Amino acid sequence: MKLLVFILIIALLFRWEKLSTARKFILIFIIILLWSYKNVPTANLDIVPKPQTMELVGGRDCRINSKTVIEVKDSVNQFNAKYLQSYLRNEFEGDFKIVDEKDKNKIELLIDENLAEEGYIIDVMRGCVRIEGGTEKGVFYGIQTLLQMLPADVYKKDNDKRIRALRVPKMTIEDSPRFAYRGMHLDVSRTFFDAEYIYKFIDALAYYKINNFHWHLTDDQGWRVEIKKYPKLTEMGAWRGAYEVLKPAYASGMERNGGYYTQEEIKSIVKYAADRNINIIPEIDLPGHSKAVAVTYPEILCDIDAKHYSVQWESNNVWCVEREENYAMLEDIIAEMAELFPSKIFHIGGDEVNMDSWKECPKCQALMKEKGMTEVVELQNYFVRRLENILSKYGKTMGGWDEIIDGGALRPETVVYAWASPERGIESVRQGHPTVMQIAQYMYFDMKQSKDERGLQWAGVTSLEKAYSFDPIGNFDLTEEETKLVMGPQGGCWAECLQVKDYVDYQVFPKLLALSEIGWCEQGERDYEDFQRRLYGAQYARLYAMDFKFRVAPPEVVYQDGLLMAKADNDILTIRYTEDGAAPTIKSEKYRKPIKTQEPEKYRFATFYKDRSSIARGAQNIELHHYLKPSTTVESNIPFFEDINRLVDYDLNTYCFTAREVGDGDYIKFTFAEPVECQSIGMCTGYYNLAVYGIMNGYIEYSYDGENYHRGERFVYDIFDGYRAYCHPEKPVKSVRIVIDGISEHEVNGVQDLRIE
Ligand code: TNX
Repeated sequence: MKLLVFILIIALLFRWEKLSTARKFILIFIIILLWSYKNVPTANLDIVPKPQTMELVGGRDCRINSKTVIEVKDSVNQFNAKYLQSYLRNEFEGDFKIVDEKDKNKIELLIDENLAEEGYIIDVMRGCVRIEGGTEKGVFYGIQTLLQMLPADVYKKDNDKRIRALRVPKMTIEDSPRFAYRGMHLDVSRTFFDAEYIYKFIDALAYYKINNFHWHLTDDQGWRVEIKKYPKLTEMGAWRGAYEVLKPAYASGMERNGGYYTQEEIKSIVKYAADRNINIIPEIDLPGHSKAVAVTYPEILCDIDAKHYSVQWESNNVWCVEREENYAMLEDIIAEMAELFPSKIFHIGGDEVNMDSWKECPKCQALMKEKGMTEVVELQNYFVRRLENILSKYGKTMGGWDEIIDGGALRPETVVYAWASPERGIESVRQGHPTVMQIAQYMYFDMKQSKDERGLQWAGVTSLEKAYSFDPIGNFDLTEEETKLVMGPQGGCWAECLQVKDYVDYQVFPKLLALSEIGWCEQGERDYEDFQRRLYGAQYARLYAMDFKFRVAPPEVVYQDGLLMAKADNDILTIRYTEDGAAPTIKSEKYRKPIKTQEPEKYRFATFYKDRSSIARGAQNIELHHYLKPSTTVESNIPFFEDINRLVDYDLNTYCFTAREVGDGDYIKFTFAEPVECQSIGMCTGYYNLAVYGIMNGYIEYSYDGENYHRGERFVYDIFDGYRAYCHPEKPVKSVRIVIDGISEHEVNGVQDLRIE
């Protein structure tokens, strides 16, 4: 169109003199008409989740413009109308009055009881868009689909670029979800996210038609819900720090930090979510994962001396099963929370309990005897069933992680959240429980997305494609009854490795969109390539406008035959690179063709979406560092779980964990057989390649003669390497010492091999 107008103007310039005045006017009018036509954007149809059917009818487009009104009948759809109005006002010049009488230019919101509860139909006709839903929920989802047709800026907070009109092709969309339960889980204990972020997160869930938010409110690293009867839970249990009862963990640092939601805040959030068709399922994680309670009310623990660690190296974080007062306290807590959360499901955790303390607790052992139990896991079942009973008193159905099916039967209606494997989900379904499929290997968004990115990897490296491939039902030969028990998928984001909300954004987006399609679309209708096309064609722009710091896929980089080659995930991304090992910025050189070099280790590449960068990476098929491996001996006053000689095999994959907390006065000393000539010596602590369980306070020092030491750096936190310290000797080095001079986070710490270059 632009070209047409341009040619017309040029042609006219040549013939202008010869035209009559009347013709001049007509032509100018035509040009203006064409120009303004061109300036009206067209609706985006790359919708996520992809609607079940979308049929274009043809003919003249419908226009939404500043004169369009929103028509609703009676008191129905009042919230929906206001919600739609606020977004339209954000994007268009216009008022979008809400009316109840007929108008020609309108968006009409209606209920058609013949449609599925969350189903809707959008009819785009000449002057009007009609959204009909089975209930107001369906209408709300119709509105979400319509919003996705608008320019991406509709989602931008206080958008300042308003359009006059939008052309929407005539069409009919018929849509409804595959699963009634479509959930997203967020851990706010390991890292606290304030209410403002929770609102923003809920908005995104609504945009992508996810209808359950599983709020993981308590864990070892913080109790986040105000309980009036037990104020210490949040006064003390919501704050970590060197001088708090709850100690630093997962790089939370020395300073007091944390937070919680007041009951008033929770009420507002729950209401906000409910308006957007989102049910909030609260979780208090019991009987394990309870360090935050244990440090504030230590009497809840078994009265024993021994330390028993959880898989996350948290000692003594399990409630005593026998102690009757514990159930009274839990009932008090549940009673307050049942008021705050209208959700039918109330989640009590139940995962990863180290039952060793029960084995040693005389009272728990007496209880086992009294009840005729032979296995300690039956105590867990006893605890869980007590909670089922309490919850049912408050009208709630219990939800719990898949361990709750171990050790004995439960009420059939109890909802199991399967996480460990698809098979665990199927086991639960076969036991007759409604089951939510949050299978870690696909649905844990805290996993790494490729080898050199941040994140956990105990459930594997989980790419977007892998997540998208998840089918909650799978090929398990389920009966019809069993199939019905699969409630739907849930994405999960644990937050121990995500210290700030930007990292949550990175892990969750765009995977949340994959979750959205898994929950909404029929399995046979899903196609990864088409999903990716819609992501790049439309959805990234939307996530950008929503201001989520989503993941930009890093480039694939290989070094072959003397050439460095980089490939982006999609053509709309640009690749930039540096030649000095630094992370590329938006100003770095653009990558256009393979780079000939004999020093590939020095190059770093990153992809860019607008001003957003991926992580920087070097060639993935070569070693980027050539660490020296001198013959070395090591000694320390600290006891280690593993053989300390692992620290001098110079294999970064074999490292050691301290068998106790480290503190002032602890040291590790490395002595080289021959003095080593090098430019730098570094020590990274914590898990290799995962910035947690590191040593917080201390420094590295080095000696040329094995007796006199020079100070190197203190440990500083790095998001890839964890707490690390380097030194830069000027002569060959005889020995290196790690000197610890203050408290550390966690009860154990990882120590890695020296990195000598
Ligand atoms: C396992 S899954 C846990 C969480 C961790 C998560 C990390 C589950 C029910 N428990 O406590 O945060 O792994 O991926």
